[in-house]
Amino acid sequence: MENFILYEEIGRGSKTVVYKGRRKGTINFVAILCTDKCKRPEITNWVRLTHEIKHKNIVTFHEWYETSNHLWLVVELCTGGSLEMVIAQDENLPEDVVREFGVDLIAGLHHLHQLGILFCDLSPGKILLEGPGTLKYSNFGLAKVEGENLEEFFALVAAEEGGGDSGENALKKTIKGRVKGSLTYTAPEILRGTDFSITSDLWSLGCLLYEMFSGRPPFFSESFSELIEKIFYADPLPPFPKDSSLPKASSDFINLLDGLLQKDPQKRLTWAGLLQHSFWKDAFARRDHESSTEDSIVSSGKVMEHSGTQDSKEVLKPSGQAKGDKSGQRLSQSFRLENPAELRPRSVVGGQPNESMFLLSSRPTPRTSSAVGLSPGEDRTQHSPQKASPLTKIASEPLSQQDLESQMRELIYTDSDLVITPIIDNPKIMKQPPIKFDPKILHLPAYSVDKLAFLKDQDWNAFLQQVCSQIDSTEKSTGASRAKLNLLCYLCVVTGHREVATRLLHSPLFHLLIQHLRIAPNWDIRAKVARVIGLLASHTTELQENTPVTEAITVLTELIRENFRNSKLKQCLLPTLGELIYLVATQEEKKKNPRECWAVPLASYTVLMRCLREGEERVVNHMAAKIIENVCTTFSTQAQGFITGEIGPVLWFLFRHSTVDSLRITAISALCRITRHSPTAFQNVIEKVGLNAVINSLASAICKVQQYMLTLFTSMLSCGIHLQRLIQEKDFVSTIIRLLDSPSTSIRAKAFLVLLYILIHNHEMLLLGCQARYDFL
Ligand code: 3RJ
Repeated sequence: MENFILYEEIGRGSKTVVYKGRRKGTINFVAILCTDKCKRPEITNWVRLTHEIKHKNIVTFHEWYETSNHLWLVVELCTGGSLEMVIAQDENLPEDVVREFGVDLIAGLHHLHQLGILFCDLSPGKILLEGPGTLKYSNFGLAKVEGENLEEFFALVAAEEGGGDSGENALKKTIKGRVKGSLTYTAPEILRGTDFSITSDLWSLGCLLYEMFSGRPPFFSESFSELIEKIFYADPLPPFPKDSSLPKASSDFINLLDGLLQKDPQKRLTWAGLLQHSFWKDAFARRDHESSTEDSIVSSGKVMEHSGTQDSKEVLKPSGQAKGDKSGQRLSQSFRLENPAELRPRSVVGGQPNESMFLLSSRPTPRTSSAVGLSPGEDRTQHSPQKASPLTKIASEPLSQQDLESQMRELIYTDSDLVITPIIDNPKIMKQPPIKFDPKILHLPAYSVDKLAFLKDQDWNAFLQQVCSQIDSTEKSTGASRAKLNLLCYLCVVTGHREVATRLLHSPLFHLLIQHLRIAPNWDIRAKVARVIGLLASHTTELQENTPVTEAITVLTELIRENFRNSKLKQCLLPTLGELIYLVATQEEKKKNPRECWAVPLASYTVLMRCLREGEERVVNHMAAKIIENVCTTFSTQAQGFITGEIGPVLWFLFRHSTVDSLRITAISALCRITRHSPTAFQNVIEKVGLNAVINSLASAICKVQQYMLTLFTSMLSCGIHLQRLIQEKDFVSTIIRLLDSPSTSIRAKAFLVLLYILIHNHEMLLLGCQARYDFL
C-alpha cells in the first residue's frame, strides 16, 4: 500500500480538510481531502462521476481510501486557490481576463455536458486555479447525470453504509435537503422546483462571469427571501467594476450576460449561441485549429453538429434515454447510480488501511529571515524542558506513579510547541514591501552586508562615524530628510546580518537612535528609526550588560502610551518593543545567575495588555499576542510579567473571536506558553467560558490549534487542576480518542499522552475507550 506525506493544510470546508500531499517515494504532489464519513454520499458521487475524466479544466481524480473514521480522496493539486479567493483579493477582473477565464470555464463545462454530467452547484468557490492560470472544476459532490434523482443515490449510499439496519425512510429524511447548493448562483426555474438541466448550469455560468467582472454576484442579499425575490424578478444592474475608474463592460459582454441570465430557460442562450457569441472573439474557433485532441478542448464544429437544434439538451442526454444516445454512450457503468455498492474506496485486504498511511510532515517552520538561520546547537527552542529523552529512563528502571508523572510532564511541551517566528516584519501579521535604498543619495560607501561584516576595525570605525554624524545632523531641507530616511533604509537592510546587528547594537549608534526616537521632528523618521532598532534587536545574538535596552523599551512604551489612539503608530512601534523585550528575556534565560540588568517597566506590560483588547485593530492585537507568544517561550522574569488574572481569558477571546487563522493560532499558542509558567491562565479560561465550550473548540479546530489545545489540557492534567473533572468527562475522553485518528503525528502523540493521564487516574475509562471502538491495544 502506498503512503502519502501530508504537508500543510490548504483548505477546509464543513467536515473536510484539504492537505497538500505527496506520494511517498515520488515527486508527484497531490491534494488530499480528508472528510468525515458522514460525507460518504457526496464523495462517492464525486468519484463515480469523475474517475474516468481526464480534462485540463476538471480536477483529476486519482484514488480514494477509507480508514476507521475518514474517507480520503486523492486528487489533482491546484496551488492557486479558488476563483472565490481571486475575486475577493482583486475585487474585480478586467474584461480580457474574464474572457480568458471564461474560455476555461466553458471548455470544462462543455466537456461535462457532453458526457451528460450537470455540475448543478456552480460557484466561484468550486473553481480552482492551477499553474499559469488554468481554471478547474472541483467538488462534484452535488453534480449528477441529467434526469437522475440524486437524493435516491445519496439514500442508497447511506443505507449501504448503515449496513441496512435503519429504515430506508428514516434515511431518506436525513438525506433530504442535502442535495442543495449555493442559492446565489441558482437559476429561477430550479427554485420553482424544476430539475437541473444544461441551461440551469449556463445560468450559474452567467452569474460567475458577472461576478468576476464586477466583484459581486448579479443577485445578492443577506436575506433568503429577498435573494429569491431578486432571482425571480430583478433585472441585474449592468455589470460595472467596483473601482469606477476602470473600464465599463463592453456591449458584447453585456449582451452575453443578458443571454445567460434570462429568467425563462426557454429564452436563455444555448450552447450553440454561447460558443458563437462575439464576446469570445475567435477564442473557440482558433483553439479548434490549434488542437485536435478530443479531450482538451471544446470544438465549435462538434458543438454545431450536436446542437443545431434549439434545444441542446436533447443531444446530451445520458445513456438509456430516447434521444442523444451518442454522448450518453460515453458514460461507463459506474456513472449510473443504481449500484453504489460497487463503488467503494480502497481498503487493505483483511482490514482497513491505517490512517498513518497519511503521514503528516511535522517539521516546525524555521524563522523566516535567512540572516538568523540558527546553527544546530543554537536552536532557540533548545530550552524546552526535555534535555535527554526521558523515555530511555522509563524503559530501563521501574518507576513509581509519581516518577512516571514527573517524566510525563517533561513530554508535554515539544519543540514544535515552542517555535519562534519574528515579531517584526512577520508577513503573517502584516505584509510589507521589502525595504529599498538608493545608493546614489547615501553619503557613505554603500557596503554590502557581507563586506560590512568583515570590515577591518579602522574601516568599521570610519563607517560608523559617518553613519552617526549623518543621523545626528539636523535635517534642514526636505532633501536632507530624504537622505536621512534613505540612510535608515540602508541600515534596515544591513541589520539583517547577525554580526553586523550585534556590532551596531553595541556601538554609540544605538544610543543615538534611541535619542532620535524621542526627538525626531517627523513621524516618518521615527518610524524608520524604530524599525532599525527592532531589526537590530531581532538579529542580535548576545547582549552586553551596559547596553541601554531598558531606555529604548521605556521610550517606546511612552510613545505608544502618549499616542494610544494612533493605530498606525502602534503598528510601527510595537514590533520593536516586542523584539527588545524578547531579546532581554532570552539573554536573561542564558545567564547562569540571572540578574535583572534590563528591567522591563510595568508600563510596558500595561500597554501590551491594552493592545490585546477587543476593539483594537487586528494587526495590533496580533502583534501584542505575538510578543507574549515569543517572550513566554523563555523562562525569564520578563515572561513572568505577563502573568495576570485576565491574560488567559483575553487570549481566549482573541482566539475565539478573530476571523483570521494566523491570529487565532498566535493567540492559542501564546496561551499555551503562558500556561507553562502558570496553569491558572488556562484554568481561568475554563472557569470563565465553561469546560464544554473548551472541549468543543478542541474537537472542531484546525490541526495547529488542536495541537496547542492538547498541550494546554495535558498541562492542566499534569498539575492536577480539573483533573477529577476531566478524567470523568465522557465528551473529553471521546474527543481525545477521536484525535488518535488525526493525520498529524504530533496530535496523535499528544492525544496518547492525555489518554495515559486519564487511564492512570481513572481505570474505568479504559473500558469506555474500548467501547468507543478504540482498538489499538
Ligand atoms: C482538491 C478537493 C484543492 C478547498 C477546495 C475544500 C486553497 C487555497 C490555496 C491554494 C490551494 C487551495 C486548494 N487547492 C486544491 N487543489 N486541489 C484540491 C481537494 C479539490 N483548495 C482550497 N480549498 C476544496 N474543494 C473541495 N473541497 C474543498 C477546500 N484552498
